[in-house]
Amino acid sequence: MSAAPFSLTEHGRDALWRMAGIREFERRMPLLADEGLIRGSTHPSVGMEAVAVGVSMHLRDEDAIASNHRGHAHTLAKGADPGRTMAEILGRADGWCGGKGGSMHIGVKSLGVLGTNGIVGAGIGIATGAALASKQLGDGTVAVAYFGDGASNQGVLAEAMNLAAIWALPVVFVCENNHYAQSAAFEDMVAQTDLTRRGEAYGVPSEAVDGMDIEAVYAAAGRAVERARAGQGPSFIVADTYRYLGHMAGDTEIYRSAEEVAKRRAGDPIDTLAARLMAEGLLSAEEWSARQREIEAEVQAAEDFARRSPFPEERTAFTDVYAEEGAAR
Ligand SMILES: Cc1ncc(C[n+]2csc(CCOP(=O)(O)OP(=O)(O)O)c2C)c(N)n1
Repeated sequence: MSAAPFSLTEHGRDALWRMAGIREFERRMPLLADEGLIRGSTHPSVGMEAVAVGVSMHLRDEDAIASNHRGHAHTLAKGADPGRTMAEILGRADGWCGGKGGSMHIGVKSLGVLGTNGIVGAGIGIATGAALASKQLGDGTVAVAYFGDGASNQGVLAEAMNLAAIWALPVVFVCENNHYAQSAAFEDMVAQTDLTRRGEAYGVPSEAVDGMDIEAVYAAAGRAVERARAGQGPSFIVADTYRYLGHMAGDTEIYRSAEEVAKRRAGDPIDTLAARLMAEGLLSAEEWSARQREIEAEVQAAEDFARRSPFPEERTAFTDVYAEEGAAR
């Protein structure tokens, strides 16, 4: 499979704006949590933007994604409006689920977002089920499962990969290896650190990529999505990435050093792409800082919208909670 490579001219600026938008959105999460505006925990993916964006650039609205607890970036990259997404995180009526889902249960049916998910590994089975539905319906859609290195040790991955392989399901398994499962270092949790070997053991074409490099993620995701659309079954992408902030708001981060974080920040996906565009004369420093200010204003508008949105009314407590008898699926 040789899907079209990332073109700086064609895709560079769009990818940069998208990553910067997610960064700005996620940067605000700990601040909103500190203000007491977020009930329960929230897990920002600052630093990991290239994975969600590089994958989503190949997806259509009708394609499905199943995400995890760190799922705002996946949701936004799939095209979800930031205001409604922020409203959901703040538990407000204008959120995608009327404010009843929150950070870890954001579902956007019209965009195939089958939910962020607080159960580590659960999205893997959900995406594989969506891929089975796609195959049975013959609708040509693709499903993506996003999960972390910690989730890769859940049994569901083995089951899902095997079924996806024998049934040639159009699913792309995307492991965001950010090197920690909460406080547990990846290297302490597995003896075989090359996760692609797991995919290969199930007959799933598997590729390791630098998840801080949008060009590499885009290329690998292009091959995987093309394979799925062509009826050639699942793929596994292992993206090496890093979260700059704590596991969740309030994390004291005693399990890693400030030097380690600084070292990984030096390979920042946004700075790297901006520098590449500037080196090619496709972006000026002035334009980039103006665009960053615009993005900040756009995300501020999303935050203002969410803050203004009311809490759901008590009488709607059971609305959308149970399927209505006879309702169309
Ligand atoms: C089944 C299950 N076990 C444990 C937890 C508690 N938990 C929440 S996030 C997390 C770490 C997940 O790590 P990883 O999959 O690598 O994702 P990351 O947080 O690094 O993005 C754990 C253990 C959970 N939510 N669900």
